[in-house]
Amino acid sequence: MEMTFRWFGTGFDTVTLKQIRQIPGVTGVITTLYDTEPGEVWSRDKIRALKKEVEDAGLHISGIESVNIHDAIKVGTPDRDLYIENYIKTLENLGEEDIHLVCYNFMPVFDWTRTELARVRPDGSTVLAYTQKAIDSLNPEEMFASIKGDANGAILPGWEPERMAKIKELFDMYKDVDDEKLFDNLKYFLEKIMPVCNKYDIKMAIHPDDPAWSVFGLPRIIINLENIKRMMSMVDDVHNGVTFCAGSYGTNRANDLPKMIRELKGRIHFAHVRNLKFNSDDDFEEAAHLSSDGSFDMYEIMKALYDIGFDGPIRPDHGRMIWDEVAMPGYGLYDRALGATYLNGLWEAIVKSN
Ligand SMILES: [Mn+2]
Repeated sequence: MEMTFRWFGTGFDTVTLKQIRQIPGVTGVITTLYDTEPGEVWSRDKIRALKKEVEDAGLHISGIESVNIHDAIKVGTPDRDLYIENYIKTLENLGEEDIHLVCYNFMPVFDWTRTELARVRPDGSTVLAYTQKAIDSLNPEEMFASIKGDANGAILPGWEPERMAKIKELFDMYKDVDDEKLFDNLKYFLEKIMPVCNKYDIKMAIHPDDPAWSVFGLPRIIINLENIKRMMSMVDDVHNGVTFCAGSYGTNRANDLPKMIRELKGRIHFAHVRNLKFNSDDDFEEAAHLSSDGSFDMYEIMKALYDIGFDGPIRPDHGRMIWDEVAMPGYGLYDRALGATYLNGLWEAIVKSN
């Protein structure tokens, strides 16, 4: 495996490449062109400039998170072919620049959903949290207003203001899309992009829905082992794989994370490893990466990745806000750096004891 760190790019991220370079054992970044819209073609010039900036800092691009999917593709409207063509051009340009991993998601309307961005934990740190009670009592507009108010001025991925301005329209677009239709539209998209993925050896790594169940009545399909297997078998190509995000699959306590990892051997192209602390089945908060701070056994998760011979990038995921840092919620430097170091320590111990 390679230890990596998510970086949103100069001008968007409070964390610098220089800081990332100084986290022991981190050699790559997972990045994106944060100022492109879903559906837009990523130009080779922009990709090359991003690559140069990262390489000049002594790091390299280990993968892209994310190249977002236009709603026309997820909804399956007649103009989807145009947006798929654009997506293919972006993949070609990434492939030409020697980038071989793309994370994406197929979640309608929202990316990840949390009900609080700064819940205070007993140690005084603040974390993202989710409680079903809050979702049940809010409508999506209120939800967006509360997210925006707590974001430390940052634009959160998937919660861009332009997008949220059209939230009613978006809900309307998805009104006839159920799980089956969403699976069909995902299959259509994957079939169209697999030739370019094969040509350039680009591994597509779908990110799970977070939380791993329906919110506000929207369909959610990438939520459990059964559905991932269905997704992989409907377009059976090694380039059609997954981002194993422990914190997202782990929101549903019925998901046995180490078992899922073992069953997905060969098709996990990217891993997000983080911990959650459950207060009840539908109330959880994000915790430090350390097993004892949350509800997951992080050793067992890393051990399962080791056992399947995982050799892709891993990144620590959302961190707590600690030591008075002001950053995008979940994406500060300090706690994620601690997470990377801890995960590297677990990995070293696993390697040496095998
Ligand atoms: Mn994730």
